[in-house]
Amino acid sequence: MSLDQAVIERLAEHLESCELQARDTTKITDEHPAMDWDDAYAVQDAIRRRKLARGSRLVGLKCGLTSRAKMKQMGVETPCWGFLVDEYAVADGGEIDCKQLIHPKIEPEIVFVMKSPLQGPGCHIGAVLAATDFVMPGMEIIDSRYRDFKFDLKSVVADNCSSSRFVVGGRPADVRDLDLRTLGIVMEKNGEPVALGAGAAVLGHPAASVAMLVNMLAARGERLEAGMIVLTGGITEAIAVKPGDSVTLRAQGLGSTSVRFV
Ligand code: OOG
Ligand code: MG
Repeated sequence: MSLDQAVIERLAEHLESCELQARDTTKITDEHPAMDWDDAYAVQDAIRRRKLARGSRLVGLKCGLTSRAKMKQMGVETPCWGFLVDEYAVADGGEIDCKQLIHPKIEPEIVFVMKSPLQGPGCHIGAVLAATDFVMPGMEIIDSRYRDFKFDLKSVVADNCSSSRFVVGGRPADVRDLDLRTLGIVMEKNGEPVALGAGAAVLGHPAASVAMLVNMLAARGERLEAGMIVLTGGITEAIAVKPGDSVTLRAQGLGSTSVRFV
């Protein structure tokens, strides 16, 4: 850690205010170039504490930058993770008010719902599949608080990895009935396919993303709890959206889920 607790709390307040007021900011490493990984996750933790103290409920975790497409789009090479609270959840087929967001983008993801807790280190795909209740298709709406989505990895970790909204839907399926690597997805914006992919885009297998998350949590003495949802990371690059857009994700054998931007 290179930053003291007062600075961590101030950065958390700053980034969360940008989120709540839908305004952007420059990346925080400009002002704090010595910031390290522990500092970055400490800012994210402080944002999480602020939300929980106001009554938000932690519903899951999300992995980010787990596909080549996302790494290339954002110019970073290392995956990261963030938290999901209840107010980020949008009903399947529901509306998202763009006035509450800065510059939203949407990305297709495979979502796990856990039936038992998972503890690292040494978590692997087999352990993840054994602990999974079901998987579903989902879309994450990311909204970096940084101007023009220009950030480095430490800044984005502090900003809860751009988390802002998510929608899950379609048909829940047992992982035993699926090959998650070859599971195909098509995301359509206003009826046009805008993103195509398959599960293997995410670290070779979406369950590898959950295993990586569990091993990263273990390094902090934490585990993944039963009942949590995990967004495993954008399969394709994220697509910009604006009021009037309607986006549907179709996942092979798992139905579809959609959301509208107003
Ligand atoms: C960071 C969040 C990445 C994903 O699925 O890769 C993410 C960003 O691209 O702003 O959620
Ligand atoms: Mg994502």
